[in-house]
Amino acid sequence: MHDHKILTIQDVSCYGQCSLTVALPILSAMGIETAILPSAVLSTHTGGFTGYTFRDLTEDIPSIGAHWRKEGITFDAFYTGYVGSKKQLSYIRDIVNNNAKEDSLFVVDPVMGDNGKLYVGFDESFAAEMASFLKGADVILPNLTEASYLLREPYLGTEYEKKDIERLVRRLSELNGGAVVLTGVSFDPEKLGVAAYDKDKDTVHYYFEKRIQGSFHGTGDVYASSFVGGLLNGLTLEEAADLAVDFTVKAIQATLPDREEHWYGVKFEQAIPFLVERLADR
Ligand code: PXL
Repeated sequence: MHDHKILTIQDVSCYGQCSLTVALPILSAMGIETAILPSAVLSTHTGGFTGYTFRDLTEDIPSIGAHWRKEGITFDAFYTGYVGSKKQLSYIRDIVNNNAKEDSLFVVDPVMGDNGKLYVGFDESFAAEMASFLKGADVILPNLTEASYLLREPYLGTEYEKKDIERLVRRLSELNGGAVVLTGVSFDPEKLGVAAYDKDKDTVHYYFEKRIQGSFHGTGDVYASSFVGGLLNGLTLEEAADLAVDFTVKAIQATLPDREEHWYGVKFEQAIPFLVERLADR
């Protein structure tokens, strides 16, 4: 295994299996030393619970970064997910600039929405700020909803063709200047997967699995965390994109017998042995 140190920046949803409570165990299981910077602390995520608490940690971020600089703490990789405010984006940018090594990896999951709609608390001005924040990221991982808000173009919905997706990933890659993994892509109602665009090679790689009907909260975070972990374990963009699809599907499958009760997240913990075995097999 490669010996890497990552900083992941996203919220702590204390209950609900998303963001940091997903990223930290997955990255750790993949052998990566994982430092965290919570962007906010919520009692639960915002996807279906009501009355949750929300402690914004924006003003803690600069002093955490300053302390790390003083200590000479640097990271091989940065992975950002749910960010609670526009101001945080500029503070996070400072940390990425100041605490990177020469060739640190920078991955952004521009978490903002799903199924054509923004999550509670986000608006178009946040999306515009996020579009600028992406500049310089090695890989970005939007879903189709986030892609439409980032590019200020209509949501593709479910009826689209390969040429639409290939135009979208090329336009998205102009925002970061690097690779794009577009999630939630489907050309056949029975199948769901991703399109991975390598800007250097100008190639689009697709990977699909059998679609499991319904929508499952937190799967974007399960996907992004295992994708980043794959890259840090030396997988190519395409291999990491495929592994993360397989792991996400396993996590969903583990949830199915109990999906009514367990509506708020997926049982990714039960799929961790699969992930570790897949890495060991390489
Ligand atoms: O999984 C994305 C996510 C992360 N964090 C919080 C959320 C959501 C999606 O709803 O509410 C707080």
